[in-house]
Amino acid sequence: MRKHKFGSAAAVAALTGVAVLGLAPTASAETPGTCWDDYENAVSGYMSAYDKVNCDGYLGMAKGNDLNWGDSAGSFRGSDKGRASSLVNKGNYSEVKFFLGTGGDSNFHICLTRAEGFVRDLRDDYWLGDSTFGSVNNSIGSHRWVDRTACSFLAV
Ligand SMILES: [Ca+2]
Ligand SMILES: [Ca+2]
Repeated sequence: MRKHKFGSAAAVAALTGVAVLGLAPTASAETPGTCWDDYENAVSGYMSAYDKVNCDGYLGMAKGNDLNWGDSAGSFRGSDKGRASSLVNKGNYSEVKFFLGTGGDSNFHICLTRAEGFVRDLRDDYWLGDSTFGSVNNSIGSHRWVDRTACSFLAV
């Protein structure tokens, strides 16, 4: 398992610089050293998903859509389906729309915007933003890159 560096002066300076420019992800700024390093190190233009909270347990990264995280094609395969517990969006143009189950067309979705950057813990994110429909944690089965207008509900 990767070890995260906590509280380095360089990291704090970097965060401050980014924040001044208004480009900092707004999520979880109170817990530096969790997903921050993963976000900073992520390849521009890609989203990535992780099995554990705090962007541990890397599952994969994608520049395009993957409408089935459980098949044997694309960026996410096999046991990746239903496992993601944290996410990064380092895309250049679009938001990432995640769906309950495969197919990339379920009404049950949640989006991670580029402005948000990452979500470190999906356990308190719910499909359609309503706990009635269950936690997004360990239930994502597909994703698409979309415009902000395609997103009714955002990861927090
Ligand atoms: Ca998981
Ligand atoms: Ca796939």
